[in-house]
Parts: sequence; C-alpha cells; structure tokens
Amino acid sequence: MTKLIVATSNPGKLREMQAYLADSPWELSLKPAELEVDETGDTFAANACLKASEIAIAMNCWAIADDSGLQVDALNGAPGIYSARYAHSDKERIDRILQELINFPDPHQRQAQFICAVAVARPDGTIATQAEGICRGEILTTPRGDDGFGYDPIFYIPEQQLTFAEMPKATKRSISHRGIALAIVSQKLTEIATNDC
Ligand code: ITT
Repeated sequence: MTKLIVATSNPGKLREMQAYLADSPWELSLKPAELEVDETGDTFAANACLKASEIAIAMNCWAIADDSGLQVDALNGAPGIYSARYAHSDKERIDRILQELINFPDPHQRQAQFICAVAVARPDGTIATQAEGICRGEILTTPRGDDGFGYDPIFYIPEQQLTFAEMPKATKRSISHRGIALAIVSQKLTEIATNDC
C-alpha cells in the first residue's frame, strides 16, 4: 500500500475525507500539525493544488488536499475562499453570516452553495488529479443540529428538509460538495494505485 498524506488541519474535514477514502487502496496518514501552507491562491482549485503540492514535497510522499468554502448569493459569493478566515471560531463565522443576511429574511433571498476542490499531488509536487464539487442550499435564520462542523448548522437542503448538521453522515456524504469531488478523485486514486505505484 502506498502512503497518502491527508493535508488538512481541519478535524471535521479529516473525518469526512477518511470516511470517503476508507476503501481506497492507499494507506492514509495525517500531515504533521506544524506543517502549515499559506493559502495564497485566488481560487479553491489553486489553493487545493498548493496545499497538496507543498505537503507532498515537504514529506516526499503522495498528498491529498481539500480547499472548500461557502458562497452566499446575496453576499456576492462571500465568504468564498475566505470562509475559514471570516472570523475566529465556527460560532463567530456563523454569527457573522446571519448578521450580514439580516435584511434578507426570505429563503429565496438566502440561496448559497458549498464548493470543494480536491487535489492529489505526487511526491515531486506535480498534480496527478483534481476535481471540484458544488452543493446548493439555503442559509437558515438560526442554526439547527449538532453534527458536522463549520457552517453545517446553517446550511439547509430543502429536498431533505435538514441542515448538514442534522442529516445522517452517509446522506451528507452522498450529496455534499466534498462527496461529489471525492467520488471523482477516489476513482482516479484507484487507477493510480493500480498503474503508477
Ligand atoms: P485546511 O486548509 O487545513 O484543510 P481549513 O479549515 O483552513 O483547513 P479551508 O481553508 O478549505 O480549510 O476552509 C474551509 C472553510 O469552509 C472552513 O471554515 C470550514 O469549516 C468551511 N467548510 C468547508 N466544508 C464544509 C462543510 O462540509 N461543512 C461546513 N463547513 C465547511
């Protein structure tokens, strides 16, 4: 089994990525906490490639990274690539979004989407494969649910009548931005493990 470093410091993401990749023919290993990458890209894809590449080179190993975030239509796509830097804690980030949407009370004014870009880098830092997933929903006026992480308690999926923080993990996995991106990448990872490693 070839080792694949999961290049994230976000425990919520890590849990989800491990679940998606549980059956893959790769031995997953977490990046050391002290290895941090500056997210200087101006797109989710650029930042995912940057994180995967830099960690791969630093550890001389295959690496997978995810750059993701929330885009709210009424806020012209904010917080977008700044989702992690929008405030200091998950609660403060949620409070800021709710405050900024205070003049948009109707669900149709509160449309939003999560985006996830995933990239896999070879030990020399070149990108072997990448994919993007999008999941559309609405921002609630108050948080609901205790599961998940980040903005999950305010992201509501009308078809399920549940927020990401209320739905079973398997449901989030099947419809989420990360699930869509990782479904594509994990198929590629199986091919790479068979042909290139
Ligand atoms: P790494 O860069 O170390 O992976 P990070 O938390 O800094 O961790 P990002 O820069 O990609 O990751 O920021 C993503 C932000 O969007 C962060 O605030 C997450 O909590 C949030 N986010 C991403 N996916 C999410 C999801 O499925 N549910 C809720 N919030 C999510």
